[in-house]
Amino acid sequence: MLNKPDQLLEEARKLLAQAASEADIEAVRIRFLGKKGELTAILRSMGSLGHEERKELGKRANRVRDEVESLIAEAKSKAATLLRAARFSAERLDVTEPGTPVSLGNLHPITQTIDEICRIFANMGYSVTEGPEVETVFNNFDALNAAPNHPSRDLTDTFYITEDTLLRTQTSPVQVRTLRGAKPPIKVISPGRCFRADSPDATHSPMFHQVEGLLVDEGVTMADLKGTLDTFAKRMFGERVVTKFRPHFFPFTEPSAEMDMSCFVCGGEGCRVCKGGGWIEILGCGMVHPNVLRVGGADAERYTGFAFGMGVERIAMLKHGIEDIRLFYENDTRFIGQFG
Ligand code: 2NM
Repeated sequence: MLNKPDQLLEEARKLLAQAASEADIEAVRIRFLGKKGELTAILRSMGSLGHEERKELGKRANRVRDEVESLIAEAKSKAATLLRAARFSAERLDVTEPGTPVSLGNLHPITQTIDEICRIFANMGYSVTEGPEVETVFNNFDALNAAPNHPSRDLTDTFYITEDTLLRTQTSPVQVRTLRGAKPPIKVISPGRCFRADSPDATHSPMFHQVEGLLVDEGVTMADLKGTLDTFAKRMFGERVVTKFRPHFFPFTEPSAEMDMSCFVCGGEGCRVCKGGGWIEILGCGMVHPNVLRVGGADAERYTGFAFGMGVERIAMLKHGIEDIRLFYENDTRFIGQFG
């Protein structure tokens, strides 16, 4: 009986040496030191013993209990260390490893071209203004001096919403709004979406983009128009290009012109891009018609101005050698991704 505690100590030592986890160790603790544990049972059963025997057994049992407790604490700390080491190796993170690449998108080529055009004019002091795509017939046609029988007013050319509202066919109505809302000097450009009832083909789309510009002040002449637009062409397509102006007709400008520039690819020799002619048409322009100034609330005796408009798709197609306008609207990332 007196040797029993030391037998238990040896057994506990053996079991703890084999214990692989905290749970195993806890099982050893319960088995020996728990309320119904073997060592506890010895301490409880001592009442029936004689005085000397009880004293000796109590001494031994208490010593063994202290030893088992310290063995358990030791085993627990060893198990925790092993567990931590296992986790360190299993959860190892190599922060020097290259990351998983994230594929980035890019702005649509039309957005990029609008930004580029707007930046060039912003650098010349123009403000960028936007307006609604659903416009009044008044702002889109009447205020722009379009005759009541002008062909662009036709139901087959314009998307009407009601008798007096429509999808704007150009961004000029934004400039009408600007004229009516501010006093000269006015210096704005207006980028945006426009709509015409065209059947889609390689060069037409019922939805397209324009950037138009308007400058109104005292003493503005055709020379200002030419200098401004020539500067634009050089900044957009390269310093080597030269420009020329061909007479044209627009109801909202008088005189009106179309601007051509020497081919930025061949320099005017003739190539595929300029279709052999050496010149490329890039925009329409003119001196703002006095009727437009008047409707816009400006004193047409005191002020003159010039205006211009260009198709964004056409400019982007020229710059990037794109042969079909419909590619812009398919949202095929194999196409759009080439402009990243
Ligand atoms: C063009 C060509 C020529 C133009 C005119 C105006 C306004 F509102 F001031 F009268 N805005 N834009 C204009 C002039 C547009 O596009 C080919």
